[in-house]
Amino acid sequence: MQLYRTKEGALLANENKVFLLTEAWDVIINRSHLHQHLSGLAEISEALSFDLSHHLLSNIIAPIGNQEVWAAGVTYLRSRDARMEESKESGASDVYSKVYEAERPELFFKALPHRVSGQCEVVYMRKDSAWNVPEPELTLFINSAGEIQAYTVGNDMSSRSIEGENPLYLPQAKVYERSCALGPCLFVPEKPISPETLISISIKREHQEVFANSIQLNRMKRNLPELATWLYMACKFQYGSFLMTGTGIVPPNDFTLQANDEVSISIEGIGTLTNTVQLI
Ligand code: DO4
Ligand code: MG
Repeated sequence: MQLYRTKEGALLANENKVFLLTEAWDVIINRSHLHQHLSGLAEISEALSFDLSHHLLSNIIAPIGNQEVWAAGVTYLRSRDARMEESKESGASDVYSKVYEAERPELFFKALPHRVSGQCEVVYMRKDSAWNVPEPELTLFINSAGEIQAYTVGNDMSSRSIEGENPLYLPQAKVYERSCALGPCLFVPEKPISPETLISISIKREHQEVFANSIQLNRMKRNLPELATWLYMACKFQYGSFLMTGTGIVPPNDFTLQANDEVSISIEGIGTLTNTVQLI
């Protein structure tokens, strides 16, 4: 089932029926057994009678309330290799091969809710960066008890020129206004997401596709509960948290985003998150 956050409240889509939920977003999502809870609500609630896709067009917002967004890095071989290459001149290539092999994953703070874009909103690239890419990432919603309850699509917008210059610049390469997009909904399955799940990206410039690729989740070196455990090892999250799980797709080195590019990221079971790129 899918949970959409809209201007009017949370909408639950289950087996072609739509339900409006009355509780606050943070209360709805921060539960154990979220799938079971939502199934129970769908059984006792009256379904709405409107076309969900039409309604969402003008009402959907990012599926985040008061949660922090964190991100894991260098969880796929492709990310390790791209980072080793971009940081060759700085002499920091080793940092990335070491973290790929290490027991402790790379985890970094990505965004507060006000810096997160939702479906069809703008994402920014920095004007002091010459080389910018989107990163398509399965994103976990983890409740305050540290249990993975839902999934969404994430775009970890990244400045490769800033990150490549010096690894200590990582926060500037990653954290700025609307450098993070989440959506279109929270996917709340009965069982954990399948390792065969496909993550795809398409980038369009003036309606022409300029880059596309896809990867299966099972190419990730780490597993999802392991990432959640590391994040919660020494941090408490009153409302739960979002954790982006790293990218397995990095465009070739001669590719950089341009203003007005349209980035669409799809994950099976969840949907497609589309955002337009602007300069900040
Ligand atoms: O180490 C830099 C960031 C890595 C990252 O964001 C990723 O692998 O997705
Ligand atoms: Mg990333």
